[in-house]
Amino acid sequence: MILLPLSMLLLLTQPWRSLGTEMNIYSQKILANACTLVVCSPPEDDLPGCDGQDGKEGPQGEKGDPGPPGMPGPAGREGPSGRQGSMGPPGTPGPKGETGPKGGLGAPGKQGSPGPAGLKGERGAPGEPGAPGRAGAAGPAGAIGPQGPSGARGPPGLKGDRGTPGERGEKGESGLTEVKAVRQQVAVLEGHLRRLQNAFSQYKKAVLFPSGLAVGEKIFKTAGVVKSYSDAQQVCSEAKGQLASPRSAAENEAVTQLVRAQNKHAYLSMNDNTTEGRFTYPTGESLVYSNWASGEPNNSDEGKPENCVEIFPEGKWNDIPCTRELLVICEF
Ligand code: MFB
Ligand code: CA
Repeated sequence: MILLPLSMLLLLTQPWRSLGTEMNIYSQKILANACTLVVCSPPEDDLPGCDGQDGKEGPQGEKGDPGPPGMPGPAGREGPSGRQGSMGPPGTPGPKGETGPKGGLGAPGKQGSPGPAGLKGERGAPGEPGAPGRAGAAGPAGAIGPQGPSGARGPPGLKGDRGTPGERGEKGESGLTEVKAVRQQVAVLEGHLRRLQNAFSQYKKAVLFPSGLAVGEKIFKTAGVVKSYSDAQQVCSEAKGQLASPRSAAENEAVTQLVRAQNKHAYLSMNDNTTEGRFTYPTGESLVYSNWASGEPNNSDEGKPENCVEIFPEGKWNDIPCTRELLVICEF
């Protein structure tokens, strides 16, 4: 409390009074730390005083009460999107939509129950003749055929040595019955064989007509195409045959008939590729029959070698180059 009067005295004796400025003491606040805030009124008729020294900065004051809320600041940057919210409640059903386009064809329905039996149909057309039935059981033995002409009697054989006497056999049944039965069976089988041969001959004629002919066991048939020698051989071998190889006048005549019918020269199978001038069958066997035209084979066609054989429409043969394309006639 001493401080207060002292400070008052200090103030009153200050040079300010000489400054002519009236200084009133408006407020005085004595701070516990002995610093004094003094506000003076202007002195009356005195000179103005000089500024005092600034006091040392006082300690920070106690935190004041929170002020009134400030003005809202500027909008902040958009923050990161929040995590997806939980599913909301189902919306209210919307208005009924427009009628949609006509739907596609539905799946076929399940099979209906069988309908009532239909009316009896018209009598059908007669069917195709059935396949030939299997051979019937052997028919009754035919009558014994007429005795065939007896063959010429052969010369009597030399007399054999006398055999050793055998044991006495049991008394046999009469062998005549067995011989008769065997003869009857042979007659039946001969009848079957004749019928089969006739049938096969008819069949061959049908199959071979018009491009085939049979001579003895051999069948000649033309493929109706023209090829080089090697290609013609391939056509026949693929058909399990070979090029025509007439081994007799009769066979040559049959081949000639096919050549005339097709009006084309044809290849024969023979050639002299191995040894010039020695014509052989494809097996290498020498010819057993030939029908060369006059002056042939001459191995000459304007300087080209002639190692293969053609047959003319009159049946004569000529050697020609194997590259020429001629009618293919195969034999089986
Ligand atoms: C020849 C014959 C030859 C040719 C040639 C055109 O006969 O040998 O193979 O066919 O004619 C003259
Ligand atoms: Ca020739």
